Amino acid sequence: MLAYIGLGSNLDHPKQQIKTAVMALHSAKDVEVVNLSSLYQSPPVDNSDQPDYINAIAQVSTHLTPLELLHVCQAIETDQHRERAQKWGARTIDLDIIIYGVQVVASKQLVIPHPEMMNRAFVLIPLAELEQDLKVPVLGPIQELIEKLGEYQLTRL
Ligand code: A4P
Ligand code: MG
Repeated sequence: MLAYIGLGSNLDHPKQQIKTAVMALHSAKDVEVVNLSSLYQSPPVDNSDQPDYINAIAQVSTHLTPLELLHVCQAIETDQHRERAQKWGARTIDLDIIIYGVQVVASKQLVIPHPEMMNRAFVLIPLAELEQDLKVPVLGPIQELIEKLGEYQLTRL
């Protein structure tokens, strides 16, 4: 199965945090990182008083179920000393499952496609960089989602 993982960091050397997490994903059992977008910089979505974020998207090939993949992501967050202080607060690393094949998941622990993806340039733009004709389950073609975004601030590094 092909899945897309969103990575984000705005604390403690964000670029290095992303690289470390990508290597950890690649070394996880039954997960192979097959492609990685450029790194992108943007202000926090709620414009709160915290540093800019660095984001990227990894395309992975996996035999894990969505829930198993979530647990891998959470273990990597824990390894990189992620502290959950407040929702949408600053963090060393955040790994979100954005898309998992054509599967739609809506459980208490996991919602796929990621429920905020269509509002976030730092998710849509790197996704389109990896797969410009991607059709997102339920939501539709990636280019149409980008057209609907409105104005955004995002720098490709
Ligand atoms: N969960 C449900 N669906 C998923 C999914 N598809 N992938 C659950 C991953 N996790 C999923 O996540 C809380 C719970 O969401 C998990 O226990 C899991 O069961 P969390 O990472 O512990 O908490 P959080 O970070 O406060 O929430 P979340 O939803 O990850 O935050 P976001 O939406 O990622 O927002 N601005 C910029 N520019 N760039 C960013 O990357 N990120 C955030 C965090 C805010 N502003 C940002 C950025
Ligand atoms: Mg998260």
